[in-house]
Amino acid sequence: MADEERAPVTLAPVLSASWDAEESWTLDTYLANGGYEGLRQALAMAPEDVVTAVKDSGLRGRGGAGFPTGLKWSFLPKPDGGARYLVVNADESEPGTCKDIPLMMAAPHFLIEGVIITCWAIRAERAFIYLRGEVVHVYRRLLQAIEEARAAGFIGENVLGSGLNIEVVAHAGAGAYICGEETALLDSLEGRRGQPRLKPPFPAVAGLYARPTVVNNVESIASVPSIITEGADWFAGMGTAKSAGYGLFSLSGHVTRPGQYEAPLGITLRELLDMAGGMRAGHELKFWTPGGSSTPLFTAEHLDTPLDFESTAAAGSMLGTRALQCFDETTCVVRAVLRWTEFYAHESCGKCTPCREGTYWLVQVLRRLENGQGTPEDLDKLLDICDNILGRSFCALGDGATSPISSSIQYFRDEYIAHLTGGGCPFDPVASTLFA
Ligand code: L3W
Ligand code: SF4
Repeated sequence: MADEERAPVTLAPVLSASWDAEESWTLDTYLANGGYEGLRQALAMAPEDVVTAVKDSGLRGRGGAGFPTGLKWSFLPKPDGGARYLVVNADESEPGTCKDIPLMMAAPHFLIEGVIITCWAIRAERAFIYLRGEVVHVYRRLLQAIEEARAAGFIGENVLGSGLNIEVVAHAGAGAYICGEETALLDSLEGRRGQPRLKPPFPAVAGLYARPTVVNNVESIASVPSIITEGADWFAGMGTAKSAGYGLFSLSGHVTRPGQYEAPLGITLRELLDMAGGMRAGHELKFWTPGGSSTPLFTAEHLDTPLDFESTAAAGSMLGTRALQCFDETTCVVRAVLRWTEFYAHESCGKCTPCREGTYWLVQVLRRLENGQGTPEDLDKLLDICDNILGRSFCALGDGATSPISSSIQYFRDEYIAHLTGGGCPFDPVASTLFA
């Protein structure tokens, strides 16, 4: 895309606007900044008009897949008098992804307000926020925010006289990456071992307790209040034509000022690094993940790739969760990939053979390469195992596990070969701060 066609890269922060305020997480701070105005406006609208506004805004799921949010809501069947649910996927676990947890810690009412508006839009009376068990501090913060919202009359019976009855439940899981997969999450929420279900039926038709359910990521739902107050056109006017709006980009790794940067979709890593003070002094970018470790690696040649759904796909990767893990030239790519693969092997739920067995063998081969015990056939073996996992696994975890391996061999084959010819890792492990 030519520069003159690109939207400005700077943006008055929305989701992160009050993060630095004193006690930013309280209802008082949120109300002082115009909080719950979106709810008042939404309750004055017909539910289907709220769905239309979100559709028109172009908001796409912020959890990784980018599915249009309003469209997903419109898949729910007509109300039949039975239960229907909103489930918020707050099980943030993708390596490098750190946006939903800071958002819930710093501004939980953005999420709670979004939850209530969404329940109105989809005519649900019960919402669950499913978060990972390890983040006890986030769980406590959410419980506190839910109680504040209840005391203010935003949760409970007949919310603000609208006739909406709503209950919001925060639920802490047991800490398994697979429970970020929406159907495994639903199984876990129902009290079962979290393993993916066969789709279709999609949750919109048969989700929690086999009832119509919308499952959305935290950031997607937290984006809804501002779409109502500012308008669909306002949101659609940011980002790119097909990847509208803004998002939280998490920069980590060898970056001078790592953290969350809110920016329109379509921004580039080069522009984000400018905001973050660049790579650490004296070092250069070697490789990075655009959307967490499940997305194929990018290198310095992708610094100007617009970070939107279409451009990242056209360049061979995925926008994913905008988890930009940046590694400099001191990092051994084989070692980094081994570490990610160990994660996938550990988190594989074991339901399907390609992922359960394949991730185990990927770790074995990568370990021996890194330790200087590899054989010349190992590169082909790695690619062959990836080939047997990709597209043959039951859920996206298996596919994601292959991404760092195949992309790193694509860009850094010489470094793999150096592990073979040099009898192990050519990098001094002490020099790499990655695992320090
Ligand atoms: C009704 C249809 N609903 C699709 C819904 C579906 C889901 C959404 C997207 O993976 C990605 C994955 C990770 N009728 C529908 C329909 N839907 N067709 O749309 O579905 P899908 O299958 O494209 O994606 P997914 O299974 O949700 C998510 C990638 O994100 N990822 C991982 C992120 C991890 C976290 C975390 O740690 N919590 O977010 C990072 O890139 O690899 O590709 O709701 O039901 N016809
Ligand atoms: Fe489980 Fe992996 Fe198969 Fe997904 S791909 S169902 S995580 S074994």
